[in-house]
Amino acid sequence: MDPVKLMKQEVGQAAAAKVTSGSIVGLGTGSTTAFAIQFIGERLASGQLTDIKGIPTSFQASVLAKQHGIPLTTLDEVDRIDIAIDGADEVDPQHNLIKGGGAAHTREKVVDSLADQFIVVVDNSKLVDVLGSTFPLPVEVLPMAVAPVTRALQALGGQPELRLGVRKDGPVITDQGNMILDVKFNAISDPAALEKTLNNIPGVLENGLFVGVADVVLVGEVQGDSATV
Ligand code: ABF
Repeated sequence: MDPVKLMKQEVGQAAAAKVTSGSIVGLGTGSTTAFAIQFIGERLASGQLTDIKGIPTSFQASVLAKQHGIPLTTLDEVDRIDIAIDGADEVDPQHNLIKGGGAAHTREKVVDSLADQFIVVVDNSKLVDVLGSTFPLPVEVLPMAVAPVTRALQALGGQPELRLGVRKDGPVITDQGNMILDVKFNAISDPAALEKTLNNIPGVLENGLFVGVADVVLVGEVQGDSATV
């Protein structure tokens, strides 16, 4: 197996092992979390885990959860999330994150922030000294406000680009029906301040800065043809 895929599998399995019976589990988006969802399903099927319910952070996560036999619930039906497992695009030394490469950061931030324990699953390529070094910051925007928000982001020193779909025949549309601006900032020295500034721009729904939200970061490393966590 491809060593990167093996590493993601190891990290996903390590996160899934932290889920206990009777838990409400936030289910994130992305290829690493997909392994965690798979392993949670396997633990359920084997009887190792019982009586858990998942809260998906995206349509993709809900499809995967159903595929692996994880019963789903909603925030209207429960008053807590015991553990959330989700990926990230960048992780800084303070465990602040850039998320949103999967265009799901708005719902992810709701679920991940509510969780008693938010576990981030990444491979070591996601570790950075300063956020913004390698990955543009995703910002979810109301379609009717893309132009003024673009100008506001430029005024902040960002270089925003509208995220286009795989076929490049139109913009990516989020589960909420909005669009994504990917904003290149050279280096985000104060992520807490920038997160607040961005969310105060009229027309911005949510940005991909997750500051002080992560409780545990599980990092997979490839060592030869094996992987460790
Ligand atoms: C999602 O996971 C996104 O926020 C983030 O972009 C993505 C990372 O996915 P992968 O594990 O495939 O790198 O939560």
